[in-house]
Amino acid sequence: MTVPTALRPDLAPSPRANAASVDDCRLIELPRITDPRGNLTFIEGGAHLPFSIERVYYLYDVPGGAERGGHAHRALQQLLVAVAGSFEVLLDDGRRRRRVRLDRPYRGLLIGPMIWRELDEFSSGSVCLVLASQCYDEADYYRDHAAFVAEVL
Ligand code: T46
Repeated sequence: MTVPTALRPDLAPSPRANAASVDDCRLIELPRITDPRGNLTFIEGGAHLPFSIERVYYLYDVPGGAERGGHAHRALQQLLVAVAGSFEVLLDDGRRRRRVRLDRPYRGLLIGPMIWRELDEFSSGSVCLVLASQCYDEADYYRDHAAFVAEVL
């Protein structure tokens, strides 16, 4: 049986989350082991991220002009990395918006709860790797921007 979102305390926005700001979304420099054979970057939950990694997914074969995202999360934290190519992320906390370009495989964008995000300007062959703090849960999403803004303002 599916429990309604309103009855799930784990999905209730925290008082802190209500005050989420686009300025809290930060770029993280990841370790780089350079080598004539090719470079290597690694990510460890807890060490490089403020959460343990529960899920990994990636966006690839994104056609030119396509847009992904267009939602916010109630509780999910994520790190986005352009492991190949580049793309841009629009961040929106309901009051202010900010755009971040990701174009290095050793730099990640940390996005916390209650931040609306839209991804666009994908370069040909780009891959967006995402490390997430929780498994997929559709009830964690705001997919309607007006509903998201009503929640945060
Ligand atoms: C985000 C951006 C960067 C799953 O079944 N499991 C998963 O882990 C995910 C992420 C998605 N799905 C299903 C749900 C939909 O039926 O895959 C379909 C496409 O998902 P969505 O439209 O949410 O994909 P994006 O690229 O717009 O957004 C995703 C994440 O959902 C989101 O959290 O920040 O990538």
